[in-house]
Amino acid sequence: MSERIVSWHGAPSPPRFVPPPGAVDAHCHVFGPMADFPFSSKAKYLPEDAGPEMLFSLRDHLGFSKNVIVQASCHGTDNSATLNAIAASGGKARGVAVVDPAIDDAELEALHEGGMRGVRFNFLKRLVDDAPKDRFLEVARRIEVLGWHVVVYFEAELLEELRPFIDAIPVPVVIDHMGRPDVSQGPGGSDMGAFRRLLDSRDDIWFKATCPDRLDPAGPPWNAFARAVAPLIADYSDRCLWGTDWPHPNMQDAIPDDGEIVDMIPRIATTVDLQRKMLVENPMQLYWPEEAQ
Ligand code: 0GY
Repeated sequence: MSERIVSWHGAPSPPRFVPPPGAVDAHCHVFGPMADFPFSSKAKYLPEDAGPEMLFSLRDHLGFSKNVIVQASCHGTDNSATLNAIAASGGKARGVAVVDPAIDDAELEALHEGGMRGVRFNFLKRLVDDAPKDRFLEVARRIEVLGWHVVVYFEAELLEELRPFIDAIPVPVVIDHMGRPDVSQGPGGSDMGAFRRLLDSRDDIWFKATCPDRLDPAGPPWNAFARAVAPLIADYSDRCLWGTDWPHPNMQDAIPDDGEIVDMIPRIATTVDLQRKMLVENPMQLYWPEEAQ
């Protein structure tokens, strides 16, 4: 792996949708800069630098107030690049870490000090070499005292196999990209049905209504995504989050325009009340609970 890739739009359009004051982009990443924060030797992709200044200028361009920066797999379990971005944000970013399960309590405390509020467990085989469920559960038990949650990333085919693991997590759970349902099945399809059963199994499972570009192969304006996801947000309005997914890891062959991604918001959160919950109230509860209303 030698060629560095660009997976983000060079000049995203200004969105038509205006986010409410205090809106949080609750799923984005930073890459590097590599000179300061080298990528992991186990990284499955090697991106160009997409550092904090770029992220914060996109945040302002799109009309958002805050970011939740999720440690990207290309940085492995060294969270320095994400911590650097959080520190540079002046209080406008918090994060989700990826940790070695052998991490000790002092290191977890240091991550908390640095603005982390959760850990991510990634089950995508194309992104990580192993995902040890038993060791992940040990981590989940140890972060309870910090008031953190767990973010889980998996594809729809894996959901049933993962149910006992998710059931055993003792802290709130956030599911990335709704567990990647096949949105072409529609809102009543088997993937959405299985995902709703998961949400119904506990009242502390949240989800990110993210990534029309990843989930709807028909491309913009991603009508199948809008049709499948809007009912989920209406029915679980207290548990949905939203994010750009910038810099869109691995999307170099179909780079989305972030302005168009933002314009998906009013199509899936169809009232001002739903938009305020998804963009402000819900993410504030998980990431800035001390400021949440
Ligand atoms: C995402 C999705 C992907 C990548 C990562 O950490 C990552 O590298 O999350 C993906 O390739 O599906 O949420 O950014």
